[in-house]
Amino acid sequence: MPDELPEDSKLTRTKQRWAEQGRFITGRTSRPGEDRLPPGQHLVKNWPVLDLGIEPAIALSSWRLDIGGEVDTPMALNWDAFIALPQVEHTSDIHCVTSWSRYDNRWNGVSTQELAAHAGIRPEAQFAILTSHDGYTTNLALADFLAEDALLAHSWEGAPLTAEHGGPMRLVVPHLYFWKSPKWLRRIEFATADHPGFWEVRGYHNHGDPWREQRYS
Ligand SMILES: Nc1nc2c(c(=O)[nH]1)N[C@H]1C(S)=C(S)[C@@H](COP(=O)(O)O)O[C@H]1N2
Ligand SMILES: [Mo]
Repeated sequence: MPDELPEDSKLTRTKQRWAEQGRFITGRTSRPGEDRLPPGQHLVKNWPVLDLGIEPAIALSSWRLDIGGEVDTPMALNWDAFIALPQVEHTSDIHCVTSWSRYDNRWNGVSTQELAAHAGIRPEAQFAILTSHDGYTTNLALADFLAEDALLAHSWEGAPLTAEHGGPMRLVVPHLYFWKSPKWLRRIEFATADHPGFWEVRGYHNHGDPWREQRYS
C-alpha cells in the first residue's frame, strides 16, 4: 500500500471542481421502486472505469484482507479463507456520482453481514472505514455497510472481477453512489468514530444516497 496518496490527477481535480459547483444536481427527488433511475442520472450500457489512476496488481497468493478495530477477532484473511466463507449472489444497479448508471450487475461474493459475523463485530462499532491497495479510502455508517445487498464481490457476471474494476475483490454497496464501493479492498476497520475518506474530504457528501442526490457536501 502506498504511504501517501498520489498527486491529485486531472480527473480528480475536475471532479473536485464539479463538487464545488454542484454539477449534475437537479433538485428533484425520486424513490427506489417508483423510478429506477435516480434524479440527474443517465443510463449506460458499457461499464466506465473510474479511479485514482493506479491499478494495483494483486496476486491471489499474497492477497490479504485485514479486519480490525471493534471486533472480537481481528484477522488477516487470505484468499482461501475468504473464498471458503458462505457465498451469495446479488444483482444490483450502479449509480456513479458523475451521472452514469448501469443496470443489472450480477455479483458474487461474501455478504458484508457474513463477514461482520465472522469477525464478531462489537456493539461499539458505528462505522466501517475502508482502505484499498491504491491508498483510496472511504467511510460508511455501519448500517450502510451491513445493507442486505452489500457484498465483498470477487465476480461479476459469472467471471472473476477484472483488475480495472477492482479485482480480485471490491466492496459493492448498491444503495449508495459508487464512490462508496472501494475497489481492491485491503482493510476494514470497524470504528466508534467516523473518518471521512478520499472523496468525502474533497467535497463529496458523507452519506451519498443517489435517491436524495447526496452528491456533494
Ligand atoms: N480503490 C479505489 N476504489 C474506488 C475508486 C478509486 O479510485 N480507488 N474510485 C471510486 C469511484 S469514484 C467510482 S465511480 C467507482 C468506479 O468503479 P469502476 O471503475 O469499476 O466503474 O470506484 C470507486 N472505488
Ligand atoms: Mo465516482
